[in-house]
Amino acid sequence: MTPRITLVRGDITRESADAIVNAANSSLLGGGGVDGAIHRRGGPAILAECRRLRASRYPEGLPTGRAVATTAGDLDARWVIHTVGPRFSRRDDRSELLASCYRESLRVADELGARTVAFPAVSAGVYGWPMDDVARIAVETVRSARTSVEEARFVLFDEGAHEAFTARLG
Ligand code: AR6
Repeated sequence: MTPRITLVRGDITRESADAIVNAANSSLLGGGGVDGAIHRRGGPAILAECRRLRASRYPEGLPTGRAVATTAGDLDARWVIHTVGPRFSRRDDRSELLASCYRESLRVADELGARTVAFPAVSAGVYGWPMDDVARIAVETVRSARTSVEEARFVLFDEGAHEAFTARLG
């Protein structure tokens, strides 16, 4: 099955969904942007679980393009799925790694039994990707996914991001 794609403009930490995807970094120990917002609003339980995952499964950090789930703490969700987007590079094409973030997040969501998943525009902030490229890769990847997730909701922080995703959905 392919998920129904929905778009919302807003703050992903205010969303209600089975799983909320975090645009993390490989340390899994927090940062700015969505990552900072999720840890702030979600509370310390998320970071505590991230620390345990680092120690047990990812001593060298979560590789770029991969995803892993934790509890969602005080967020209105059951899980946070942390994924590590690639940094934008003009020299090499890292689209496959960005697609992998969306694919792997859906795979983890399937393992958890999540039916609704909220995604931010992974890599479109600190990691520097042009929003149009992120929108294209995100929409194409979710559209071609085979998953039991019923709704993939893109939660876009600003009007430009919302427009870029709207244009892609056509
Ligand atoms: N809800 C929805 N979208 C948001 C929110 C929010 N609360 N806050 C920001 N955005 P970024 P990246 C948008 O920088 O590019 C962190 O420090 C933002 O406008 O959060 O993958 C991590 O720890 C942008 O469109 O993630 C990593 O070190 C998009 O979310 C690094 O940044 C992604 O921006 C990851 O960078």
